[in-house]
Amino acid sequence: MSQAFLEAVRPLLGPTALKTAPDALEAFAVDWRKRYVGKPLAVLLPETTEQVAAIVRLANEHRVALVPQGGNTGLSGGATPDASGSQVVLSLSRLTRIRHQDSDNKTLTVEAGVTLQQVQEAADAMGLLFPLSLGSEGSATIGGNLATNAGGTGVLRYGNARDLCLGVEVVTATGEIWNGLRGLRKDNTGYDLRDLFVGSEGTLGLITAAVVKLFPKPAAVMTALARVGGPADALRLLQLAQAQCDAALTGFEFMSSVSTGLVVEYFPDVARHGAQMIGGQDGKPGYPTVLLEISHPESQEAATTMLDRLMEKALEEGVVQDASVAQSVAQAKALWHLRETITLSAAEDGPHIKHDIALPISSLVTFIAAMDQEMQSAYPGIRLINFGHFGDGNLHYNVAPPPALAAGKTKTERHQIFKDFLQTHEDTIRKMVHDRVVAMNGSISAEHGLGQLRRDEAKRYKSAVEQNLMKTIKTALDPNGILNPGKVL
Ligand code: FAD
Ligand code: 2HG
Ligand code: ZN
Repeated sequence: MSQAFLEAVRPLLGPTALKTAPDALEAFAVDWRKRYVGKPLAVLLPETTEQVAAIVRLANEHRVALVPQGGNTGLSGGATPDASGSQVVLSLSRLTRIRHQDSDNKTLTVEAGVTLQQVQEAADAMGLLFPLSLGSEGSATIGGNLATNAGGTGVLRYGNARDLCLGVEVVTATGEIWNGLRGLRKDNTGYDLRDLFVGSEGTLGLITAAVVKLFPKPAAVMTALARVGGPADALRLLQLAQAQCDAALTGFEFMSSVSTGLVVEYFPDVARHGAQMIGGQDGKPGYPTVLLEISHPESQEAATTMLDRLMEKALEEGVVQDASVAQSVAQAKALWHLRETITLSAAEDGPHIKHDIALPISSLVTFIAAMDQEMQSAYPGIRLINFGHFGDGNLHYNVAPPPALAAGKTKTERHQIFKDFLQTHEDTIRKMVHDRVVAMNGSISAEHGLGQLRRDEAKRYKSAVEQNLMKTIKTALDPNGILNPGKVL
């Protein structure tokens, strides 16, 4: 059946768009963290929506499972095929046209494979801003961003990918094309199909294009790195910043000393830029910090005054212990680069247990205190790589094995030791964290999605009613179970 499918799709695609050679499949078979290793039958790289639709129709006919993939930067294993050798990766990365620009409507219509950075650049060329921002933006695609409902660092002011999308074009799981490319900010004409596909992680339909929402560019953007005593101070700073800056507060990221310590260890040149605030160099203690951003619609002067006032007050009230304000765009970029390098540093360190939790902002401090205590007493020496989008109530409360386990070992040995540690303890640790999160009315995934990483855990926490509703939707839209089986549900 599978070979017959490949023979049927071959004439639809150009000569380089159907890959079956093992070395050509490698990059599509493994996720960014190298946690999941799949074995695809083939990789298909269509260039048009019509080609995508024809592939899906044939997949239904031959009952072949398709695994949608964009930039393959996902952190939940959603874009990785299983190891059966029967699933086909359908990459949307060659759908790269920018179809329409509408300055007055402040929208861009882009195809799924356009990278997030290219969307940002296209908006910039129109004199506008596309505010979705992720560390992976050079490779992640807008299709993948919408399929995962990505968050990132601008959610506080501009919302997540869902909030930035006005319309989508979708190839349904049975191979029809739905043109929902509406650039409307208001549209109450029945069920919101767009929002059904956004965040569905490739299990309900293939997003082939989207209309995204643009914003006026702020006149000035200012960034500061502030040293705080801990999460409680971070919360006070957030309240102060929101009270004084309101919508001008466009970023508020918390970084524990352990998380920036990883950057100090593995990318010292990157860490150099925030050295005075984050500490942790030359055997000195590290400090928790907050990276915050102000975007002012009026002028550089107004932005500077706003940030200076905020920092003065925060210092005066003892909310921050020290702060440094970036004096140039280059300095601001360097501070953001420090923040974005935590994930890369963690990957260097070895396999960690990643959490992507959301809590009511009012519960963050209590959660962290209780969780830290529980974790340290259960696993003395464990590292809590806690950082993230504090202003959204979204923490990456990641857990890393005690470094003492791998003292004096090579990188390869360390990675193996950490892998073994995860094999034994990961399920218990995940349960400890997620049980507490759910007990505090939080979510086990704020922005990365369920994919295959959190699929089974979601079953534990979601009510039967919610799970049945989700299954009913899946069966209605994908009766043959063609799209991304084994993910989400
Ligand atoms: P992929 O990884 O290829 O796919 C992700 C999921 O979407 C899969 O389930 C796949 O099947 C599905 N999919 C992909 N394209 C389509 C499509 N066109 N139609 C239907 N389904 C599709 N995420 C955040 O939310 N916030 C962050 O701050 C953030 N920072 C990151 C930093 C780093 C260094 C890295 C490596 C990742 C980060 N991520 C972050 C995770 C990741 O970049 C996002 O989830 C991103 O949206 C994935 O886009 P992608 O194109 O790489 O999708
Ligand atoms: C971020 O906020 C990303 O940098 C990745 O969402 C988080 O590494 C992580 O766990
Ligand atoms: Zn994040």
